[in-house]
Formats: sequence, C-alpha cells, structure tokens
Amino acid sequence: MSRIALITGATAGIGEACAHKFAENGWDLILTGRRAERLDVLAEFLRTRDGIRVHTLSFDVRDRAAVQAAVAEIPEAFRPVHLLINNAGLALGKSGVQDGDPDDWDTMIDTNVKGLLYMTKAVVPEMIGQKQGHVINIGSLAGREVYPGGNVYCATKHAVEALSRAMRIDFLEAGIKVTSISPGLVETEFSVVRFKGDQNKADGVYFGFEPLYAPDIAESVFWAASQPAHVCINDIFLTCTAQATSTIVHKEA
Ligand code: NDP
Ligand code: 8X3
Repeated sequence: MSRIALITGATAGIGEACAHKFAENGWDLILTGRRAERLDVLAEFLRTRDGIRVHTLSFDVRDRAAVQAAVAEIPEAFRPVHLLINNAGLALGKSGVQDGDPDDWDTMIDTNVKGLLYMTKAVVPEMIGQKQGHVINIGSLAGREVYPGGNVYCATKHAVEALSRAMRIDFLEAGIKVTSISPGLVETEFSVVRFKGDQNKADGVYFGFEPLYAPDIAESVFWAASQPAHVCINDIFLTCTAQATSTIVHKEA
C-alpha cells in the first residue's frame, strides 16, 4: 500500500529536500507552498524520476479558510494522509524588540504558530479516524534558546516545541505519533527571507564554517518516519559540527 506524506513549505529548503528524500523512497506526496510554479516543477521532476504520485496545493498557511479548503479538496487517491510534515515557516528581521516591525511579528506568529495549528487541525481528524498517523513539526534550536535579535522568531519556535509536546498528549489515545525536529543553522533561503532579499547579509550568516544543509534535515525527518509502528521518536536536535549554541559557532578566520 502506498504511503502518503503532506509536506508544507515544499517550494524550498528543508521541505523541498524532504520531498526528494521521501520520493526516492517511494512515498506518494502532497506538496504545498505559495509558489505554485515551483511546486509544479518539483512535482513533475519527482513523478518522472521516482515514478511516484504527487498532488500539489498552493495556498498560504496563514489563511485558515484556504487551509481548510485545500485539505478538503485532497483527492480520494491521496487519502488517508499518513504523515504531516509541518515545515512552512520563516524569520523576518533581527532587531531588538524595541526596534522590531510589528508586521514582521504578525507574519512570523501567523505562519510559524497559527499556520502549523491550522494545518494540524485540518489533517489530523482523518488520522484519528484511521487510528494511525504521524505529525512531524520542524522546530529549531531557536525553540530551546534565545539569541540577540531572535526574540519573536524564537518565541514562535518555543511555541512549536510546546505544541509538539502538547499534541503528543492530545493524540496519544488515537495512536498518532508526534515528532519534533530542531535544527541549528541550515543554509537554505531562510536567511535571504529573514534579511528581505539581502543576499550578502544572508551569506554572512554561513561564512567561515560548514552549516547543515537541507538534505541533512530530510535524513532525520525520514528516519523518524521510518520507525516501526510502536516506536515514536519524540525529539531530534541537530546542529552542524561547528555549532555548539545559538551564539557559539566556531568560524575559521
Ligand atoms: P526556506 O525559506 O528555504 O523555506 C521556507 C518554506 O516555507 C518555503 O517553501 C515557503 O514557501 C514556505 N512558507 C513560508 N511562509 C509560508 C506561508 N505563509 N504559507 C505557505 N508556505 C510558506 O527556509 P527553510 O527550509 O530553512 O525553513 C523551513 C523550516 O525550517 C521553517 O519552519 C524554519 O523556521 C525551520 N528552520 C530553519 C532553520 C535554518 O537555519 N534554515 C533552522 C531551524 C529550523 P512559499 O514561499 O512558496 O510559500
Ligand atoms: C533557524 C536557525 O539560528 O537562525 O531556526 O534561529 S537560527
């Protein structure tokens, strides 16, 4: 029987790498994100390379009605969803709270926290009906520590951490697994988004050391999803070898 994973934020970075990893291993996929064209290109590539089935859904996770409508229109052939990977997320800005932009705060909270909740609420009831399923939430080292200018982004990832633990309790009776995967610095489009298109500033974040790459995270996500039915991986916390904490990174001169 085919296994079906729904990945949010599959148009770039960690979500896209997860799509590749699961497709290579024969999973059928529902790929979501706002950039429909990227989803279409990726879907066609994976269908051709891996011979899997791919359904794409383009919507904004901040839009509750759009989330509900998108999940409701998943075709029968792509149900039930076995695995939800709540990956879509972002940071915007790196100022202190006193200088922060409240619009950026709204976007981070609405995407990273409320979007994750909307997706979970839309997908999990069917898993509960099936008495099986798995939710993997992409948290962050920023969900365990705070760092200068991280304030609201860190708060959203602390919330993701709390929600993962809470969901594990809420879904326990139905046998739904919940896994939290918390990476440190990963070189993706994340910093370009955070610094609003300033590529030089983004490159500076990863300069002088070898960061994690998106496929490194996809390995952990896939491993967590590949355990036997009676094993739930609660937590994976990974950094690159050069990173000890949010603020302590060994950089070559
Ligand atoms: P990228 O910027 O490369 O990818 C982010 C993805 O999220 C894109 O596919 C984007 O798709 C999607 N997304 C963002 N906002 C929305 C929205 N409103 N609605 C739907 N989709 C959205 O970053 P990463 O791959 O690095 O980030 C993925 C996750 O990993 C995030 O939750 C991030 O917080 C977390 N993370 C990242 C780390 C890093 O250092 N890179 C470290 C730890 C955690 P689109 O724009 O097409 O909608
Ligand atoms: C992303 C990693 O250190 O930029 O969650 O917050 S960090």
